[in-house]
Amino acid sequence: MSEFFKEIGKIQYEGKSSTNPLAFKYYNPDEVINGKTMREQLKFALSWWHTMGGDGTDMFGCGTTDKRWGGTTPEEIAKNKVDVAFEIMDKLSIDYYCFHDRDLSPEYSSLAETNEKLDIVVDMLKQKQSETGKKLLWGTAKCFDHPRYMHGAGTSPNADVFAYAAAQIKKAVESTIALGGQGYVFWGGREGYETLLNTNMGLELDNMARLMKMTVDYARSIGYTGDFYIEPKPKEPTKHQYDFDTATVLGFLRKYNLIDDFKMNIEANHATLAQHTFQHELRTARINGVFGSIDANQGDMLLGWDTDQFPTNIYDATLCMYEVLKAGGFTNGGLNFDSKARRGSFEPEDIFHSYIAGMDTFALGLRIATKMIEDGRLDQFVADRYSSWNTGIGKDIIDGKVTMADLEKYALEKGEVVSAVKSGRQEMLESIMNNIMFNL
Ligand code: XLS
Ligand code: NI
Ligand code: NI
Repeated sequence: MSEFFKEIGKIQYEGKSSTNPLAFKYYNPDEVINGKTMREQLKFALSWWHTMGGDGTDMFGCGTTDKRWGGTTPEEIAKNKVDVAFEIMDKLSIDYYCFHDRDLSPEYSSLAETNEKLDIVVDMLKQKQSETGKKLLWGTAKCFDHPRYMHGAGTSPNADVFAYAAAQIKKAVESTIALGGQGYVFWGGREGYETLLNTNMGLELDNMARLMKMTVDYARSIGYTGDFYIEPKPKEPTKHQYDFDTATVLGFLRKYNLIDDFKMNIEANHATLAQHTFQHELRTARINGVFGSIDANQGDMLLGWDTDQFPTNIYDATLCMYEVLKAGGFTNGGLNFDSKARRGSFEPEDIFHSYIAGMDTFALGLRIATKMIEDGRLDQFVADRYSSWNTGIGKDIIDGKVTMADLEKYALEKGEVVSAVKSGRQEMLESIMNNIMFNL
């Protein structure tokens, strides 16, 4: 297929004073920040579903943009998507992509035929990857779209549906491995419930774990060494999603002995749906050793659903990159734009404006987070705030050297301790952050 976006060339870094809407102001892919190039630090990925497939359809109306990419049959559309996706990635200097199996190639009349057609697209992707050096960040299976999955896939009350989902996931894992992906995501599509009146919650959770365990065992048996991720989300499409948030998923992984194989894929909009900040979810993952990958987007605080908007909030992106840097950076994970242009942003060039906005936001976030760490005032404040744990009674508690009785004796001797308590200085710290942010 020939070039699709003929009017748009390769997007260049022009720096912060540029007013060219089709240029990066902050993302300079090969600039070294904190010891690595920006492209290595940020590991941006294109989401196949939103970018190549999402046509603007919503609950109240049909699509507003044509995502057939000049194709007429499903096979042709699937192939054209590959060509155009690689053109977009090249023009935007995006090195990775992510997919659901059915975004690459739709369902046909039987599972066997669906698999055969998927193989054709996977072969094409393999070829494109070797020509361009682009990589697969992660793959996943779309086990929530077809009516067979209306009550869930791994948590369906029906065992035949579970088996079908397992077959689909097996193929999606094989496709991920064939494309050299180092991540495989479980997002609990309809793994949840609408009412407990019809739900055997214990069995559903056991089965969800069974499916994950089988997937891990199978993937490892055919040589997969990458990560598995769970992507928490509290609600939508079901009223209660089992993978509610990172803390809930940690409890699940520990209960079912899956903790060694799984990390988190944290999505910003899912965090806020769970009434957490994006940073909270990242921090919870980091301190529990399960920070893996990120679905970069943002929600609208005035709407109660997963709007998957391209991220433009610098404050959130900065705190996100601060957590990423503190976690030692990405290993197998990256920043996947699980984001879509608004329904009204329907012109093809809006894809470029959307990605430029999101990529520049995270590039700026990386720059500021690096400064925050170099500046050291925030880290120093936290270190000082907890300094009573480094010596004396604090150290003894941490070292397990004291009992409740010892602490009672200590407290009785010490008397009132309120004078040892210091201000949390929240406003001062927020002001320091603003100072760092706007002093670049
Ligand atoms: C939906 C999820 C989904 C996952 C991949 O809300 O974000 O897109 O990222 O299945
Ligand atoms: Ni997502
Ligand atoms: Ni989402």
